[in-house]
Amino acid sequence: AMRHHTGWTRAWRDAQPKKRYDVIIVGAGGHGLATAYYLGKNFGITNVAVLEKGWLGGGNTGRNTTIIRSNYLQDPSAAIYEKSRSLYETMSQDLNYNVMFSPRGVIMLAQTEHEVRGYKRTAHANALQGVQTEFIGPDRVKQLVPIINLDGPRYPVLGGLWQARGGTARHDAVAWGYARACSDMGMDIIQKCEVTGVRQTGGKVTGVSTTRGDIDCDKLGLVVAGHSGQLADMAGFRLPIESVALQALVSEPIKPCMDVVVMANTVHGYMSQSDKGEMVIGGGTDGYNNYTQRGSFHHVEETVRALVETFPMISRLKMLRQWGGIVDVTGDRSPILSKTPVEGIFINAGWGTGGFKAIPGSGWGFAELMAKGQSPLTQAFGLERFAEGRFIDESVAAGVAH
Ligand code: FAD
Ligand code: PYC
Repeated sequence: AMRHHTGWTRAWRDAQPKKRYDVIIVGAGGHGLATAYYLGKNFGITNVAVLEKGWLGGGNTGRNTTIIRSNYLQDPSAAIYEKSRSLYETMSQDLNYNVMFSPRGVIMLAQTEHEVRGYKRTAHANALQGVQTEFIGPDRVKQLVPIINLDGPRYPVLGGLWQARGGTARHDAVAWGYARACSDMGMDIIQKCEVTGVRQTGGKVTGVSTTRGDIDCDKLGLVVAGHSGQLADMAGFRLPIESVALQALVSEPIKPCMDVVVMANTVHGYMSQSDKGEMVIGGGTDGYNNYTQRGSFHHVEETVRALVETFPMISRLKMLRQWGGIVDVTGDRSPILSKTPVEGIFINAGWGTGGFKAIPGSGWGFAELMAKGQSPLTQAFGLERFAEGRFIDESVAAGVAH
């Protein structure tokens, strides 16, 4: 009975804003919290506030389908995504919080000759980068996913890019685990505190205005995913980012039927089975910019159609819930981890549809960038790459959702 559920200690303090902090992070999603955590853990910077307009983890971090993989093409991407994946391996121990990392394996299906070539190329690049992936044939795909229909009415399954140590983790727990660790280090996590303005003098940041008053800081990290354009506007610069809705849905729970994650990028759907038995499903982003957290109806239809043709048995399932998040998409499908035109302001954005997997690696690199002014992990992801035409094209790896 619920009467036993008393006397729980708060995982993190409900802090009141102080007048000043060394560092303010805007956004208590996974990336903001991981940044704060590594500022404290790796650099001893703990006079830090994380400001959140809603509730902690209520943005994309609590809305995503939790796929973790590092099968990207370009060297800087492989470095940060593989660092991230490897940090997931020990995250539960590091935070002493069970984030339920489940390296069950991820397959990206190849359903056209073009995809076969693309994924073979990625597997070769990954071999050179020290990322363990392999291209597998249709028989192995069927062995790993007995419920799959290899023949597909539109596109046959010709093989797939397999990452055996990819998988999933419990999204809320990632946010909660970091939040508890940050609070334990003395940092203030302040919910229901919306940043409404960025204050600066002589081209240098001095603080923020919020719905709970002005707060001063030496350094400011903007880590707000789909709201990055709004925060950049407050700070007086523009970003090459579009905000669009990406949605997901879950079915009623059923007995275990698929113990790997499958992404079918040509037909535009992906699926995994949660520990509760629900099939966790998603597809592509909306085709127009918007700030809704629902997503358009025709995408549900397109996604379900894609998955029914890939896994015919799911045609009998009822769908229970549907929701959306606002994702921040860049032209080259790579993130921005960068200094900005305003001294003391740093931006971590542009993870688009694929940043859950990147939370610990991004936090590690961005904390280093904020603390030291540079980081080998973030160096290639500066804002200047768009002016210089030095793109980090990850459109194949972004896959289904972009
Ligand atoms: P968020 O978690 O969105 O946090 C940003 C926070 O900033 C929010 O809590 C917001 O309230 C706050 N904020 C905004 N404006 C202000 C303000 N003015 N003042 C204060 N706070 C503010 N990635 C994967 O790797 N694998 C997946 O399978 C995957 N699936 C996805 C499925 C869906 C449906 C969606 C929507 C996304 C998916 N993603 C996936 C992408 C992933 O969720 C995001 O890239 C990642 O969660 C971004 O984390 P974040 O911390 O940057 O942003
Ligand atoms: O980045 O792996 C991913 C992903 C899958 C669905 C949405 N994002």
